[in-house]
Amino acid sequence: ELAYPDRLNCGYELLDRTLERFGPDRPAFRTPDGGSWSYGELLDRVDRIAQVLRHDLGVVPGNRVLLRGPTTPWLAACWLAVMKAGAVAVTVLAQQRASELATICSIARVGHALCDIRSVGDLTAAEVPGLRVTTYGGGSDGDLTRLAAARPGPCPAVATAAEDVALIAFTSGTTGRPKGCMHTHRDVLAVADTFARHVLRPVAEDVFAGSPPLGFTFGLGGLVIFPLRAGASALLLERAGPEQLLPALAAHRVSVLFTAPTAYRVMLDGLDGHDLSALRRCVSAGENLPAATWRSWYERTGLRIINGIGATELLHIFISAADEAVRPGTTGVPVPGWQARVVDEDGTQLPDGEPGLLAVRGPVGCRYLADERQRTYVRHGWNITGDTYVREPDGYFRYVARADDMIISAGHNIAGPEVEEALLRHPDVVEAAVVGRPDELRGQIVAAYVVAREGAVLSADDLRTHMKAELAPYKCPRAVEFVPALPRTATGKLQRFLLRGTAPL
Ligand code: 3SK
Repeated sequence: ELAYPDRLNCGYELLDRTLERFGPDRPAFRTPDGGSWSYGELLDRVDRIAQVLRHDLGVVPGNRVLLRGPTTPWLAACWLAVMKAGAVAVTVLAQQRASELATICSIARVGHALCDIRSVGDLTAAEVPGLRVTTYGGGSDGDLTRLAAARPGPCPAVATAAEDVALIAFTSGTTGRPKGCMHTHRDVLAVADTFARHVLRPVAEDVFAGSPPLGFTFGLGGLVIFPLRAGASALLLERAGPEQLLPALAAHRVSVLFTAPTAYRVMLDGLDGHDLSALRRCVSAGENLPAATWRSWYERTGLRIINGIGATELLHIFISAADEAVRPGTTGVPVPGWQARVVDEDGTQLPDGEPGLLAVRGPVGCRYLADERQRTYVRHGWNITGDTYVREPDGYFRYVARADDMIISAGHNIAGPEVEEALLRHPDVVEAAVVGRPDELRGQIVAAYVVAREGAVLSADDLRTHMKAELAPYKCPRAVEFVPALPRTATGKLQRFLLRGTAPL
């Protein structure tokens, strides 16, 4: 049971309180060029930004402040300053374009934005009525960095209530219209005090790094909330593709890695020559982690990937497992503090072994901002994530598919991800996506989109032979198309609906 006082400011708890425990000199954020901000320096900058928000920009508690930019210590400091000022951070991705930003600002009634000068173009183009944009990193007089230089701290944190909204995180899922998920100061600490505390178990000496951006709660947790709660540090990478990650892990002796299954797969090809001896924790989320990827990573590095399922609606990871408790091919068990079960459409719990809807509840719940889809997500007091899962008799939860990714072909129920995993077991397949394509005879057929390893000579026939040895014939793709890349959202999730919409092969 998590107990927090009624008055709680997560910015204060993550920064001032951690500094009290560990002192000001330890590094909080590092940059790939060897730069570092100590906890003392971070607090000084955060307090200056909080003063600017209050005194120069007129931000009052409860105001919504959009944050936008590449993953840098300045962006993280802005987030912490918004927390300490009692305002509400509206986090977006650097890749989001003008029309998406305009929609988000309108839904969240955003009045202010703190934006990296390099990302300001789309925000200006969004033409949000009344929006006051303050840039950082540009050096001009109105620039946040200059304003902050003239506002020395300290700046006491606003005494927010634990249940005050701290963050509105937007998700478009894999299909469309953005939904704003509201999270409180208490929620922010609760994810650190459940998943991070019980599964990740970080120590102050840890160096975190990873690919998810801070505009995605996977990254905000993994690169800001969790390291700060533990007194550890985070290497913040503006470019964090697998090609940048591997050398950065070695050069900065990263010990805790957050990234997605695809990145683990791609990194497997480039491991040679990189010293990963400092790495002790590898977290994978954002998509299902195929057992084959888990095994290959373990064989090559000796490290057991911590698989997890999280959601923007629930802020971070709620089912997972680490160390000896990992069972490859499953996501894990409910994180301490969380409950999970598998239910049918009416909310009735299904027997173990039977696929159904994943239902979870715990210290964080879904609260959409002014969105009628709240009624679909929260049913009978449980959050229905939209994933199809099976609970095994030993209590482990196994991913089957997104609920809308089941393919029904000639009366058979086929889970796209199972077919994708089988395709990925072919050594020349780097990525695979499987969708149902309308078919007069069978209702749907299984269609596969495959990214082949660079330089590989791979034909559809080769793949058919491979698949026949892997799966029951009715699950084998009837159509195979080779593509250079798969369509993904800005947070790296596969957009299967775009593949469903393509012309017949
Ligand atoms: O959306 C996700 O997949 C996710 C995973 C882990 C943590 C947070 C999120 C939003």
